[in-house]
Amino acid sequence: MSFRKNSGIGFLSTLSGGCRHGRPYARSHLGSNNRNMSTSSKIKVELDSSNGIAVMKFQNPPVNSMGLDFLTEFSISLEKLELDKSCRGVILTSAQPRIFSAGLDIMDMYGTGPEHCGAFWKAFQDIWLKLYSYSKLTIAAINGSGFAGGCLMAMCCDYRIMADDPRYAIGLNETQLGIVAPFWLKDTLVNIVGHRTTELSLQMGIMYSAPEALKIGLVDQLVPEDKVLSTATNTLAKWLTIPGHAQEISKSMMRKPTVDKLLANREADVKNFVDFVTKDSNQKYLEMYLAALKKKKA
Ligand code: CO8
Repeated sequence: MSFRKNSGIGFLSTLSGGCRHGRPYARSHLGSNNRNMSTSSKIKVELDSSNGIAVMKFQNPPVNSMGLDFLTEFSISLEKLELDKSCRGVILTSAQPRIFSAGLDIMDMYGTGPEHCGAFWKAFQDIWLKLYSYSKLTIAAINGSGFAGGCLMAMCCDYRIMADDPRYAIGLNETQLGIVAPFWLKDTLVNIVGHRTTELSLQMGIMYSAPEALKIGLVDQLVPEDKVLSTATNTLAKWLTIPGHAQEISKSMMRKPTVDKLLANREADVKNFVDFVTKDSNQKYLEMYLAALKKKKA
């Protein structure tokens, strides 16, 4: 895999230590305290019982694209951790070099028909609903580029720490594929970077380099790549000293209106997606984008 600044296909140009709830917590010890909770081969989950921090590593080579299988497994893993009282916070990161996630698997949207597209979209909605309103603290340890749906996973977290490599890029590039981000994805970005930046970002499908992403507030912190996971762990451990009920209620107060909007419109949103993506003209855009991906390799 090779990555350039603003990596990805530019469609337009190419084709034309403390305590929480008063309880002491121990610092992270990798090794004997780590419990392997993996439910699948696509996502590796390790829970450190000494601090209650779970690390979920995307391991879906080559680029951690998120197909229906991936989304389903992701959802099950999140649910298990949410029910597990020994888990107090979750870090999302990637096991693949230089990529956090290439976003939704385009092959799940191209030539698969309305039924599959509908199931795929419901699974995507489900992940967003779960992660955006997750009751436990979450941090994205972004150790590579994050495209569209991949960027969304990071945006759902409570904090984003990215590798300070300017070759890595992150953003919502949907329009570059000829598709349109749904309102709840737009709302998630507005809640982070504000209306004007979202407007530009979505219309142009901008992928921001790591320094640019920090500048607009899409990520919260840049650190050297080999420090991304340890910084995320230390930050989470510090946050676990904040009284949990107050933190949770505050999170819900901020995010519930956005979540409720999708809950009230789930079926219509599925129909909207299926109608849109299965249209011949939009299938053509996806075909051209896939062809451009192949062509850049030749
Ligand atoms: N889905 C499916 N396959 C993908 C994806 C993807 N998102 N990204 C890459 N691949 C495939 C490539 O086609 C290639 O396949 P093959 O080996 O069979 O030729 C393989 O993965 C490796 O990719 P590259 O050879 O391109 O690897 P590089 O290291 O050169 O580049 C990149 C990696 C930069 C990630 C590059 O592959 C790329 O730009 N990918 C596209 C990323 C992208 O645009 N993602 C957006 C996905 S759409 C989305 O998430 C939409 C959310 C909301 C939808 C709203 C709809 C209405």
